[in-house]
Amino acid sequence: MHLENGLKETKFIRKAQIDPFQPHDYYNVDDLLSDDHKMARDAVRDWVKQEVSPIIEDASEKGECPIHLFKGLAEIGAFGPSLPAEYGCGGMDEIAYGIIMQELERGDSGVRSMASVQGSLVMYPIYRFGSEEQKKKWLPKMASGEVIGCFGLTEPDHGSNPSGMITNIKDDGDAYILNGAKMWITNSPVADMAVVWAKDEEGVIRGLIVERGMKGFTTPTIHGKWSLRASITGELVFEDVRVPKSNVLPNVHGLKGPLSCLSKARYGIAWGAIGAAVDCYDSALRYSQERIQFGKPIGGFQLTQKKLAEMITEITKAQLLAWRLGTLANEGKATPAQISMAKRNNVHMALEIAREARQIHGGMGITNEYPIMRHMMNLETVLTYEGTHDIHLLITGMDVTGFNAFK
Ligand code: TGC
Ligand code: FAD
Repeated sequence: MHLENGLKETKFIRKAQIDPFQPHDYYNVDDLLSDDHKMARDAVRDWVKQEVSPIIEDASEKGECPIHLFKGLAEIGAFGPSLPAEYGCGGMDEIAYGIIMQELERGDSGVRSMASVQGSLVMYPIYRFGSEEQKKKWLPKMASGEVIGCFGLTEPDHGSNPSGMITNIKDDGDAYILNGAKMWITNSPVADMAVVWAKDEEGVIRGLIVERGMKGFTTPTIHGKWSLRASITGELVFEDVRVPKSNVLPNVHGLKGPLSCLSKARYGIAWGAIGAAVDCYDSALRYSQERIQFGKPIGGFQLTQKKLAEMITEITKAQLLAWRLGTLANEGKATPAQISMAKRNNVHMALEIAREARQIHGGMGITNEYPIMRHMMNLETVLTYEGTHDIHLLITGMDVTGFNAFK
């Protein structure tokens, strides 16, 4: 075999042919998947390869959200994959949902976010806490991508501590009057509706469906992000918005409502982050086999091997964590604290791998010829949203010690 630069295959090069879309699966985790899981994975993988990979670097560089992807995401079943088929959703299990998020995030965390928000943060609360009428009205249209939603919990002064929210509703006959503002809301500027969490006059947190076009409701875009640049983020501003009482989610009161949605989305992120890590690892491994310095591929140096060996070890551990979490979720036994551990570990793992992969690519690692910097910048957001790295540590701390560091 001859390499591009004319070097003959040597003892340094054992395997130089790597299919860029064949992720490394060191412990054959694929063997644990059913045929349905593999079908879902392959469909999403093919779609990412055809629709996301060719455009994502450019979209990120320009800071433009490829909103045309919403339709394709719907077609591959990325919106509510584990919600029931009777509402037009996927009807698959939690592992299928995880694998779909993983394949999407191999493409881009922002594209995975488009699906996470729609499926886990908007459709899920409607399914779990909505009336039958609300489910029938919204879920099929959201599964098909006809309606795009967003999720408003975070406020300018209440991020990690949503219980302090000041957005509020006041009773006004057949409607509530909504006032307040939400900050950092994925998809808000392009969304047709929002699931918004607000306090009623007794201070109890309620969930409401706020529709674009309601008087006093605006969704300004947040500019200047260096992370998740292909995902659109905005605010939700409510000035005396009259929300019909029929738009209130009837079956939930209190913070556990939005936190349950977060559990669902954090679970998906625990899987998704593995995708970003694998994409960085694959690129670094390939580069280490092709890049020659001091007369041999850099993959032949022990320090590069240490990086790659540790990367694949951490990816493998994260895959097994996600797999076990998925089996618990399928049995209805995954606890919020277990989900926190997996979200925290796997996102941090992915970010560390992106940083190591960047080093292996040398100067080329900072360019848009490789996906590394884009993943790395994206993962800075993923480390923070859906509960920061430190908040998840404190959730684990509380779970194991019984002491609550938040109170
Ligand atoms: P605390 O008293 O602990 O809990 C209140 C009630 O909620 C229950 N609960 C949960 N239920 C389900 N899932 C969870 N993960 C839950 N965590 C707690 C809890 O049992 C209790 O129930 P009950 O029946 O006793 O009322 O609440 P706290 O105010 O002390 O807060 C605890 C803390 C800090 C862990 C929580 O506030 C938290 O997780 N903060 C982080 C906030 C966060 O993650 N925000 C994310 C915003 S959304 C987002 O980032 C979307 S990005 C989307 C994308 O683009 O992909
Ligand atoms: P803060 O809560 O102010 O935290 C700042 C720092 O203080 C962090 O390091 C944190 O860990 C630390 N800290 C806070 N409290 C403690 C404590 N008790 N002990 C130790 N350290 C602590 N929100 C939504 O509702 N919907 C969305 O769709 C959404 N999308 C987002 C998209 C993007 C691109 C981003 C960046 C954010 C998004 N968020 C969304 C908001 C996100 O969930 C919050 O940014 C996150 O929860 C952290 O809140 P904060 O930014 O206000 O940080």
